[in-house]
Amino acid sequence: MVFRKKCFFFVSETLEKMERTLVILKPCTVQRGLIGEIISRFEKKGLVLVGMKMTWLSDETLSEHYAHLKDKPFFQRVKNAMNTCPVIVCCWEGLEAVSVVRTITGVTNGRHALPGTIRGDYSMSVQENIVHASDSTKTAVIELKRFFKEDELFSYNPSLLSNLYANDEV
Ligand code: FUP
Repeated sequence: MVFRKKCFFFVSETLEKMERTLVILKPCTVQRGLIGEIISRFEKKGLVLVGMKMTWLSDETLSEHYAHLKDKPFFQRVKNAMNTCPVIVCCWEGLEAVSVVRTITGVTNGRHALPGTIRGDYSMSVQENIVHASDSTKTAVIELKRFFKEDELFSYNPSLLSNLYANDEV
């Protein structure tokens, strides 16, 4: 009984230190049959998947999501490209997950992204650049609320936690 209680506290304290971030696998990724490969990159890094669904994004949602680009000439083009087919939205969890995911993703323009990054390995384009990833912890909170209901995100203790982190990290 005491052991179970200790485990419970360990789990909740650990989860409190974890960050969550949003990744969208864009229509180009779905159409090119790269869903499994891209999900696998995040899994292999040690990030934990805590939410995932397929959804067809509306122009309204995309206007909100890309509001920071509303004065750019490519605003409508980017929104149109994002609703040509369904996308996969994912929530990844880990220590410093937001910056880790951005690093794995690479810079916006796939032609300039470094080899080894997702965009560097799979994209030749600024727009058709495989994934969207939240750019800050503040944005991640807003974006996760935009794409997931509370009960679509799960909290669980990954069984390999001690193989992913030192015990003074988590
Ligand atoms: P990122 O955070 O790397 O996804 O990039 P932004 O939020 O700046 O841009 C969002 C999307 O707009 C990019 F994924 C692709 C598109 N875009 C263009 O098409 N042209 C540009 O010059 C910049 C961005």
